[in-house]
Amino acid sequence: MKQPVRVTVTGAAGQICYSLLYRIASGEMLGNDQPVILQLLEITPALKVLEAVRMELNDCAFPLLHDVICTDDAKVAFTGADYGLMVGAKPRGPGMERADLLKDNGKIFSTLGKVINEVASPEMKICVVGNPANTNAYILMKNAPNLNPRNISALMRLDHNRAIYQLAEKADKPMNTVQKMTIWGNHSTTQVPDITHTTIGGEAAPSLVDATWANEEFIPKVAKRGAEVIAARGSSSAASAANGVIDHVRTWVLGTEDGDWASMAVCSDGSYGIQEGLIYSYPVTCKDGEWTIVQGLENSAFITEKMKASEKELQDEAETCSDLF
Ligand code: NAX
Repeated sequence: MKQPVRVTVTGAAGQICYSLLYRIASGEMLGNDQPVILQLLEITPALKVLEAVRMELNDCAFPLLHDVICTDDAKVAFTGADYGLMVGAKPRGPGMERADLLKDNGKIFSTLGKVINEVASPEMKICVVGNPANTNAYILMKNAPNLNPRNISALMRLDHNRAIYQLAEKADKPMNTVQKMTIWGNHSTTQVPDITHTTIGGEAAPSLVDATWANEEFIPKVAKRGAEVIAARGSSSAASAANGVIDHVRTWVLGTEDGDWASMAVCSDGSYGIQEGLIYSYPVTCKDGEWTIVQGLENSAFITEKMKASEKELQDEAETCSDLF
């Protein structure tokens, strides 16, 4: 049996985590031979609900779950952590501007970044989920200089999976035949879902669907899917977001399949002309716990313009929060 790994999850009493934690504990994220210790962080008023989450985890009798630590102390939560799933953040309230959300949630990530810098291993792998995810990851990175920046990422896998569904539905093909989907940019409405290099059953996707659909319907449908779910459900995507986190970490740790890639927001190395250091979504392949940005893709002027607009949004978000790092 492998040694247990420590998975820290913030916002553990919230909606996303109610779908996420049980799947981590059952082995879906790190493999069914990998025992886990869950280190769950919440704000003090949510500790009672978190205790119920712990009771239910225990009542599942998961063989791989070695311990559950519940705390409102970030130092306790991040000590010895191998993985950090940063879900905890405030949702946007009525009348709240995006800039206000940036500032409020940015503060959470600057504080946690400092704690992580102090107590966590530099090799801890981080996936930021709380919105605005890319900029929160950027703020965390700037406040945690001891961490390897390659280990800080933000969730784009939900957008990636949403895009696979929309394309498979349009082409009337099974979802598991879709490979090489790409989401460029920010986890926001400026994201760029791109099927230029995607294949369906080995055939080029652009030859199977109409270009007008791809540019005028598919892109906004995927980019605004979160709002569509909120309108129907009254709160933001939870089960599908949790599923995205499971897929994101599993791919990162256990690798991409041959002939496929995934979308991850990672620290840009300047690839595709994007400003170095921004947390920007790229197509990546993963092997042995390392991601590599797919190189050499030819992008149309249409896609390139959208990629630059999403980069500009990230630059502006970083500027808005510049007092936090
Ligand atoms: P909930 O409001 O249900 O849960 C958030 C939890 O975080 C709460 O229990 C709260 O007490 C806790 N929390 C707040 N501040 C904290 C802190 N400083 N330390 C620890 N815990 C803290 O929201 P939920 O539906 O779970 O969504 C969480 C975040 O994910 C939100 O920011 C949401 O916008 C974001 N999302 C991100 C997605 C993505 O693809 N990146 C998609 C889904 C979702 O919109």
